[in-house]
Parts: sequence; C-alpha cells; structure tokens
Amino acid sequence: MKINKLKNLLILIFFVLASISCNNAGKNLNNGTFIGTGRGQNGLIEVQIKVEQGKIVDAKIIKDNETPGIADKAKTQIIEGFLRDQSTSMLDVVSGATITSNGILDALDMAVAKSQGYEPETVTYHDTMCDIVVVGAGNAGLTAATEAARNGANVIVLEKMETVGGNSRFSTGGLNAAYTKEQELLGIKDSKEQFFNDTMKGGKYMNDPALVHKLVDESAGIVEWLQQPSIGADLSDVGIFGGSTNKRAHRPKGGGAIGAHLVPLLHKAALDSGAEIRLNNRVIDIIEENGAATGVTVSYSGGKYNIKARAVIIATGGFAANPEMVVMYQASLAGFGTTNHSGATGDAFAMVKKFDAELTQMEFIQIHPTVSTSSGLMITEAVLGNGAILINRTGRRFVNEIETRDIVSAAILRGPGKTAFILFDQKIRDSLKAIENYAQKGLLTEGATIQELAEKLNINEKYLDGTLKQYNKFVAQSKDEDFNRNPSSMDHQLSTAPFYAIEVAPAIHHTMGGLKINPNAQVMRKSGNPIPGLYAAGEVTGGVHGAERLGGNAVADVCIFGKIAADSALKSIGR
Ligand code: MEZ
Repeated sequence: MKINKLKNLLILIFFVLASISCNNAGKNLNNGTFIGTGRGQNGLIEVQIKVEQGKIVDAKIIKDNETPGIADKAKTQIIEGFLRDQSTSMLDVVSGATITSNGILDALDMAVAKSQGYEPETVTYHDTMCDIVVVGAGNAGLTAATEAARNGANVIVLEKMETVGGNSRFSTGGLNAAYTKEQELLGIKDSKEQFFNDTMKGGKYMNDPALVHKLVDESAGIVEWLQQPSIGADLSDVGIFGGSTNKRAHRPKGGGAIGAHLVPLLHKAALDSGAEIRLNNRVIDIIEENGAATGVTVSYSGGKYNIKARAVIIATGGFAANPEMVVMYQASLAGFGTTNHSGATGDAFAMVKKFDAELTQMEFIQIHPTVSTSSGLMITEAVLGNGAILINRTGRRFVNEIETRDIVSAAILRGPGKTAFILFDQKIRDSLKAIENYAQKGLLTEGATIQELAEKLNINEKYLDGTLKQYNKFVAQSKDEDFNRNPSSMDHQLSTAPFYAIEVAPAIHHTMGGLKINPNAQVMRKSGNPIPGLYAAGEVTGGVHGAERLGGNAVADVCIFGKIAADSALKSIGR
C-alpha cells in the first residue's frame, strides 16, 4: 500500500510539473539511459532516452513494427519535438498517424517517469478487496473516486494507461452549466430550460430526456463542487460553443484549457481523499455473481489478479481511437483521423456482454470540424465562439460557424480541398489563452494586413477583404444577414492587426453511444432493469447527447455523472 501511495505521489508530481511548463519536466531527471514502451498501431513501440546533467541529450525509437510511410513522419517529428522541448507535454499527434504518435508519446512519458525514479515494474499486486472499484482515470473516474473516497469508501482506481487523464487531458473548451453564479457575475442571462432545449435540439431530440434533465439540473452544482477549496478549480470565464443559445461554457480565467486545468486538480483530490490509483493496470473482466457485478480481474506487467468489490464504476471513455469499432458502427467514417488519446478503444463493451447490458446509439459518432491539418491538433471551438470566422479557399464564409459540429463539418467537407481556414485578429487572440498554445506550436499563419494574410494563404485578397468588411458590418449591427450566426459569439469586429489563420479539417472526436444508464448512473440490462453493483459515467455511456453532442457538454457529462455514479454506489453500500 505504501509503495502505491509513493508511486501515485511521484506520478502526480511528474504530471503537475509537466503540465506547468515543458521546461520544468527536465529538472528532476536522473542521469542515465532509460527505456519506455507504448502501444502503436502494430504492437509495442520501445524508445530509449539518454539523460546527462539533468538534460535529455538523446532520444530514439529502438523497436517498433509500424507501417512505413506516415508513421515515419510521426517518429521524426515527435522525437525532434521531444528533444527540443525536453518533454512531451506540448507535443501533438501527427495527422494520419494518431495511434503511432500516441504510442511514441506514451513510451517517451514512461522513459521520463523512469528517469525520475518511478519504476512501474517493481510493484506487485495480489488479489484484494475494496468497497468501490473505478475503471478508468479520466475526469469521470477521478470525479467518482474523489466523491466516493471522501465519503468514506475504500476506493481503488484502475487505469490501463501510464498516466491519468484519458481524453480529459486534451479537452480545451469548457464545461457547460446554466444559471450559475459565474454567469450572473458576467451579466449573462441563461436558464436551465434553454440549456435543456439546446442540448435536445443539438442531439436531434434523440437524447434520453431524463439524462438531459439530470445534466442540466446538476450543472451549476458541479461548477461549485469543482471550485470548492479542497479541489480548487477556476471556472470563472464563460464562453460559447456551437448550438448553445447563451454563453455557458465555464473555463479558467482568460480562456485557458479546461482539461490541463482539471485533471491534475481531480487527480490530487482523489489521492488526498484516500483513493488508490493503479496505473498500467488494465481491467480485463468484470466479475459476475448471481447477475451482479462483484469485482474485476486486472492484468498488469506482473500478471493477473482479482479485486472483489461491492460496486464497480465503469469510466473507460469512448471508442474514437478504435478505427475498426468506429467503422463497424459508422461505415462512413472509414479513413478519418481522431482527436482522441490512444486508450479510447471501447474495451468495456465486451466485458458487459455477460450481464446482458444494453448498448445504445452506438452509430452516433461526432466529427470535430476544426482539427489542424498540419499537426492533427484539435483547435478548440472556443476560437470560433470568441469571434473567429471560417473561410474557404475562395476567401468567403460558407457556414454559420457556431452551428452544431455535424453541420459545420459537413460544410467544410463540401468545400474546395475539404479544408477551411479559421480566421481571427489580435483581439481574439488576446481573449483566449488556448490560442497561445497553437502559436507556440507554429500553427498560426500571420499577416500584418489582410492583404498579406491573403497572399500567404493563396487567397484572392479582394474577396477576403470583402468578407471581412461584410462580417464587421454584421458585428456592428449585431445581425448576421448571411448565415444568422448567434450574436453572442460576435463580440468583436475583425479589425485589429495582425491577422491570423489556421487551416483545419474534421476528425473523429466523440462517440455519443455507449452503455445505457438511468439517471442514477446504473447500467441497464436489455430487459430494462438496472444491473446490481454496476455503474457507469462519461463517454462510455450513451443517451445524454443523442445524435450530436454540443461543445462543452462532455466535460459537464463526465463530472456530473461521475459524481452521480459515486453517490449511487455509496448509497448501495450503505455509506
Ligand atoms: O466539448 C468539446 O468537445 C469541446 C468544447 C471541444 C473544443 O472544441 O474545445
């Protein structure tokens, strides 16, 4: 137990340092040669790093079975970036080679962690028991673990990856909540009813209304819960994403990325509350006795073991990084890249078959419209929400930029070259911290004037100039006569030089379908009854978002239903 606590602490320190600054990650390194492994497209990838005087002086891939071609670009680009930054924290996957890229990044993380004294292989696990097992340490799992442990349950969290955070590590946008103190302070008028209606409309009314009511009703509460001093989140800035009538996406001051903010805080809160987090521990089976979930079987580098538990919470995320499963449910998405981390492979679905659990709406898979074509990095919808426009290669707007993602993605894919440019000015850059991350990565094309930008983008400058004049007129009159864009996302005229553009195209982002749950986060059987002892939260579930999820509703979903799953599990065990 002590070794696990120490391990958790070391990982937490590593994660916090890595998330504060890419340069800090090198400060704790011990000299020597360290090997790390990650899972690529065709098996394990092995990397070796060399540390001298606390600095990484060499890094190379020493074993892999990746298919030559685009994977080579990922190998070169990531290793070069890693040596330059001395960390993986600011590196992105290479478009078209997501699984390979994530495998290399995971392997480098492991080698760095080892150079900091963390040796996962030294820990041995045995059969054990606890009150609540949480499967997955993204924000849904970490929220559930925090809530369960601080209410007295003995909690073990099992995470198959090397680090906590799952996809939540990459979420940038915000957490949708209505009727909050933060909105009131900013003079934003909103209502739970409007939030409910927007979410149902975005989901094409295919959502489970009972789950949406729960999401909406608990949203202001979760903003408070996350901001309580013992967790310490800052959700004081409020923006808007596609499909929302009002500004309700809560995020850190200045528009910083919400994932990098919440993951370390929830990780620390879970550990402080007494939850034990076991990384590199993959759940391979859920134990069933008389129809109830009573524990899990876990696989790790030292073998297999069982944990008996009084309740199991599944928080394993979606399946957007499993191309076979994506195509099985939605053939039209063959060949699309993904914004997801490599662990989002939908492992839970096979494990719940024996319970006769119902899977719902698996065919509803979201593509995010604005993923950088040069880096594969998702460009947050907050850039559009804060006032940027989308233009095509003729320099013209072609869609209401803050429509739902299916509509914006389809419009981009209909256009010339199937890509578009997000265009904004210095004022919008100043309004959103997340943009600095894109600037540091060299994703911005900059023009001192609109003419210069047009030239760099190879776009007719007269058309581009005309587009901006027209859009600025719409901002001034607070009415978009061309595409009827929501004026809440038209705060600024695009007139403050310099001007910027990022080329983007759609990629798979979120799997809306999954385990059917009731509003208490109990997993449902096909018969319509809840499965005793089995709870689920976050992207592994289906029904909250219907056919299309609104930006900002995922972070709300994972935190709200993570907490609900814990509360229901606590109740079932009499805590
Ligand atoms: O909820 C999301 O997926 C989201 C807001 C993503 C983003 O564009 O930042």
